[in-house]
Formats: sequence, structure tokens, C-alpha cells
Amino acid sequence: EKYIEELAHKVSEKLSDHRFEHCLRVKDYAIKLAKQNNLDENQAAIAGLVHDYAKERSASDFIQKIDEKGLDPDLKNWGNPIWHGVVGAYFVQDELGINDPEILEAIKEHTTGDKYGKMSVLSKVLFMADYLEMGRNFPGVERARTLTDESLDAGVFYQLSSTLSYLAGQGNPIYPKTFTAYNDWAQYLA
Ligand code: DGI
Ligand code: FE
Ligand code: FE
Ligand code: FE
Repeated sequence: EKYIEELAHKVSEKLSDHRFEHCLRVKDYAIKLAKQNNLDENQAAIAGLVHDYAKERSASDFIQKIDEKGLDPDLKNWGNPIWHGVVGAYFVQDELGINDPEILEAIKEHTTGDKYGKMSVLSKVLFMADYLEMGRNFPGVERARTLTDESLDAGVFYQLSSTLSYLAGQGNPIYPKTFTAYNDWAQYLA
């Protein structure tokens, strides 16, 4: 509808073509997962479309927003991969006028996930749509798509586990929330 089109235009102005196209594919996959999980399709579409809105902002833009919003100063020790979701949600709120707390929370969690009991269905749908959108082609993506069709929760745990082992394998620092999320889900689903 009209609102989504206008939103898409605003998002496209802040992102390179390849990343904007990723956002459109995440929107489409989020709609599919919303249908499968009895979630409002429009809410899922909006979350998917705007989830990486802040991804191409400069480090100084993020630092400024962390100060302006009084966010945890430890965030400054991290970088774009963590900021674009956790801090990016505030750019979405301030610049796109999106105030739906479920959408903002889903954007904050879209990179790291969160504890089993803390993730809403919308948050899980966005987390998985970002991972599984039709442009993704990592080894195992088809298996991950099938698993997620069978069980959204199984898909979330698969991603948490794969991403953690990938990051550790690369010697990357693991954001505490990524660890906490993995441990919590492992207690329920492993
Ligand atoms: O923004 P996207 O590329 O579509 O996807 P994303 O937001 O899920 O992930 C962004 C990047 O963040 C991805 O390269 C993996 C990385 N990442 C996820 N969790 C952590 C992390 N990087 C670090 N250093 N630590 C984490 O815990
Ligand atoms: Fe992202
Ligand atoms: Fe993701
Ligand atoms: Fe993304």
C-alpha cells in the first residue's frame, strides 16, 4: 500500500542499491514467515523493510546517537555490526517516525537475537527473514529454510548456533548479548 511505498522510498535514499534490495527481500521473506506464524503481515513487512536503515551511517553518527539517547557507553567499544541494529532502531524512530515498540525491539535484536522468553514472534520473524532472504546463498541455507518452515524456534536456534560458531571460528569478538541469547536458547532447545 501507499505507506509502505513511501517508506521504501525514504529507506532507498539512505542505502546503496544492493543493501536496499536486501531490505526488499527481507520484507518479502518476513511476509512469508508472518503468514506461517499468524503474525500481522503489515507489521512484518515494515520491520523487514527498515531493519538495516542505519547500516550505512558513519561511526560518528552512531556515537552521537548513543550520547543523545543516553545508551550504555560500552556500546562505543563495538562497531557497525552491533550499532546498526541496537542504535539503528533510534534512527528509524527519529527519522522514519516509526513508534511501534515491537518493531523497534525487533530491529534492536535483529543481529544478535535475545533470550528465548524475550523474543516476540515479530522479532523471531525478522531475525530469520534477514538470515534466509532469497539473496542469501551460504552453505546450508536451504536446510535452514526448511527447518524454519517446520519450526520458527528451531530456525532461530540454528542461526544462533551457526553464527556463534562462525564468529568464533574467525576469531571475532562476541557481543555479550549474542552469547547470552545462545546459552538461553540452548537450555530450552538443545
Ligand atoms: O545487516 P546484515 O548484514 O543484513 O545482517 P546482520 O545484522 O544479521 O549481521 C551483521 C553482521 O554482524 C554479520 O556480519 C555478523 C555480525 N555479528 C553478529 N553477531 C555478532 C557479530 N559480530 C560480532 N563481532 N559480534 C557478534 O556478537
Ligand atoms: Fe542488519
Ligand atoms: Fe541477522
Ligand atoms: Fe539485514
